[in-house]
Amino acid sequence: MRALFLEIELERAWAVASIGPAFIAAFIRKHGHEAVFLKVPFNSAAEDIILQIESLEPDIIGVSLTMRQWLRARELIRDIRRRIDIPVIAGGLLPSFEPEAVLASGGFDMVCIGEGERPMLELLDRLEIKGGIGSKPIDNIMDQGDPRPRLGPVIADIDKSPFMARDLLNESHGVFHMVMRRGCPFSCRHCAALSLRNLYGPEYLRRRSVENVIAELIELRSSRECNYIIFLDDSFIDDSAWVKSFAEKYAKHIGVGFSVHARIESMRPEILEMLVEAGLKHVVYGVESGSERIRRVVLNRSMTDDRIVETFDRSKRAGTIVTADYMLGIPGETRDDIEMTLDLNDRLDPHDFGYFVFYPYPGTPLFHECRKNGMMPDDYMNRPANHRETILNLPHLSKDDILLYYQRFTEARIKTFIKKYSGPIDDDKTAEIESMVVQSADLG
Ligand code: B12
Repeated sequence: MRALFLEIELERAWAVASIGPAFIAAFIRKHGHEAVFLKVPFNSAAEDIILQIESLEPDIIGVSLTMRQWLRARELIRDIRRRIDIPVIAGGLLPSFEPEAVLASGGFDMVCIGEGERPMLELLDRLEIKGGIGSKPIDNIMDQGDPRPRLGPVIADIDKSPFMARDLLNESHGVFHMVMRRGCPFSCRHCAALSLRNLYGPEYLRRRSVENVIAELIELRSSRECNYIIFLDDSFIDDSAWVKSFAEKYAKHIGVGFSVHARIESMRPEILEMLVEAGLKHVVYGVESGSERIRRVVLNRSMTDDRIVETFDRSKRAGTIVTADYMLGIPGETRDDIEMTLDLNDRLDPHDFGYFVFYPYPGTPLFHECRKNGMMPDDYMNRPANHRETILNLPHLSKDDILLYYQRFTEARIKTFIKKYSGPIDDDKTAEIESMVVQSADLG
């Protein structure tokens, strides 16, 4: 059977496509099926996409969906289904936590809840052998009108899974992306990683062995030009024995520069030193808010301001580029809290920063809280999740407040960029910087 995975791009295309399908494609290929990939660029006409799909002759179409991709995907799949009669299955975070709404939207025949490798294989096997799905349910897969399905076990030993199918990742310039674990051990109340752990229980949390990760990288380096590695995991540096072994082997066998996402609390001095030694060039810290109250009470993040400042200083002194990520429009936040975030950013003086208007993702504790206390509109599945304007009715912040503060972050970022130029800056240069900052506001 041939599965076609569609990558729904938005006005901002990230350096890598959805990761889930790349794992699923490798898995089903190993078991004898075919996987093909089609990128759906922003603004592409449905008509063109339909022609391309027809020429690829798939037996099934798979789409990975986050909240942000949802509205565009919904329209496109409806258009496709008006013309082509091929089953469509959606998977990923949104279908896992809003399966009924995805199925009710028209166009999607099935959704996959949670991990997709085994359910997708079972589905393709049945389509091939029996010519249809049959009446016996498939674990994790929910059909139109079905109740939520039973979840099969997760893949216990992820070292046994094949490496990601990189032809589905849309990578370029010798920059490669890696995922080294499934799940995240921390419990931030806004993060979908917590929802996945809650869906399955603690067994969802798995880590690849250092040997397995290095083997994938060695294979990559031996077959292509490899200039830089981006480790995508939410955070992988919490286990110092693992990091020590990884850093030693990475330096010995791979050696190219790399970047990581890290938690402030986990970046202890000795960990930073080991990573820098191995080639760390860039670290992204999720600071989220400059208000300790918001971080602790609303987001369940316990780091102190001092700890954040110290970690930023140390990382910069170690020679890495440091990026901070912030959110604004968090439930319970006041204008003073957002001012504190802007002040903290001044103190941290990162090389760059990302700023996102808070969106409560289905499945997260904060989503349930926003629904319960009436902050979330009932028609949220029909509204965009663009991280530039708020979807919430917040008690202390109006929608205009959020727009103004978003603008303040944009101005602060323009200043950061201007500072990078050593010579005098004329009006033309300033205008160029402004447009660059506005266009790249979503750092992803
Ligand atoms: C790597 C990553 C990225 C990468 C790749 C994104 C991707 N969708 O794969 C990049 C850098 C592009 C990225 C960008 C962004 N990201 Co991001 N990212 C992650 C991160 C840290 C890890 C994902 C990962 O490694 N997955 C590993 C694979 C194996 O798991 P998986 O993706 O869940 O896939 C499995 C199943 O879901 C299922 N499945 C997935 N797709 C499909 C499709 C089919 C057909 C089937 C059958 C099954 C299936 O099977 C897969 C294999 O088991 C997650 C946090 C997390 N822990 O999930 C956030 C996360 C996915 N990102 C998030 C966000 C918000 C963003 C950005 C909006 C950030 C920004 N403001 O710019 C953008 C938006 C991207 C987009 N396209 O919409 C949110 C999404 C929340 C939501 N519910 O919508 C998450 C959950 C983090 C969070 N804050 O909670 N991100």
